[in-house]
Amino acid sequence: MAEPLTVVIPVYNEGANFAALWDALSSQVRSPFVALVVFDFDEDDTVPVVRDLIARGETRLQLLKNSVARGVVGAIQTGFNHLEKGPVLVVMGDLSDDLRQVDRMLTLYQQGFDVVVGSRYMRGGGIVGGPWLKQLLSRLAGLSLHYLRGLPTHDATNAFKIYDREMLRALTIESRHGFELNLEITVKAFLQGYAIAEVPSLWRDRTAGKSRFQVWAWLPHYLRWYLYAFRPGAKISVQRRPRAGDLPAVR
Ligand SMILES: Nc1nc2c(ncn2[C@@H]2O[C@H](COP(=O)(O)OP(=O)(O)O)[C@@H](O)[C@H]2O)c(=O)[nH]1
Ligand SMILES: [Mg+2]
Repeated sequence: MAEPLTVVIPVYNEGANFAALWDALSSQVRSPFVALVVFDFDEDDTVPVVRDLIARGETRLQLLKNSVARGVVGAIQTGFNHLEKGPVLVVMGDLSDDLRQVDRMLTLYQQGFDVVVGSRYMRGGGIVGGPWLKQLLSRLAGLSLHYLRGLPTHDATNAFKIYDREMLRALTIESRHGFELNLEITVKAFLQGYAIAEVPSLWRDRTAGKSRFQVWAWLPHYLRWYLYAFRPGAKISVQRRPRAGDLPAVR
């Protein structure tokens, strides 16, 4: 039987968003899944909201305390460490990801893709709101990696992706700071020949709570993985054969 989907949701005071996020996940994702909500500190205001849902009988929800290192990278890795194999989807806790795409993303995973990207910069995808500089930089990075370097996605930096757990274990993740983790994994997966696909996805900026994204502080770390993709001598091994079925048309 296919491994069920594990959804990893890093949270930092998403108490005002979590109930609506859970409604959206429950109503928009048809495939079976379990969700791991990863928080950093006991006073986080998301924790009581999740406990309440669990107390009301939500068996698909689990709360995990970040056991790697405080911050979003450690939280995501805590989630990764919780499963042995199968597909793992990273979803933001602030309702910014397009959950209507999850079933479609999972179908591509089951067809053998190791990374399935929710893509803001391909036809049909988009961004609503958010800081213009962050958007400009991520768009430039995504499009140049696609058109100049040949990555099979237009959006290497988006966090909203399905990964194969065994691939993650094989890659050795080095990011320690912030969301540059998404770029690192995608670039390494590409250079090592894992199969990558994308589906269009609409990203919306949060309407409640506060972003903790640090453009200037994280930029050098993003740059590291961006340049890693272009470094001289970097070879792309042949894309792996999908695990099952044929290569579907992704657009
Ligand atoms: N556990 C944990 N989650 C975080 C941390 N910083 C951000 N997050 C979560 O990561 C997701 C995206 O964060 P956000 O700050 O909105 O970044 P943005 O969407 O790129 O502006 C949200 O679910 C946040 O709650 C952190 O330090 N620890
Ligand atoms: Mg956000």
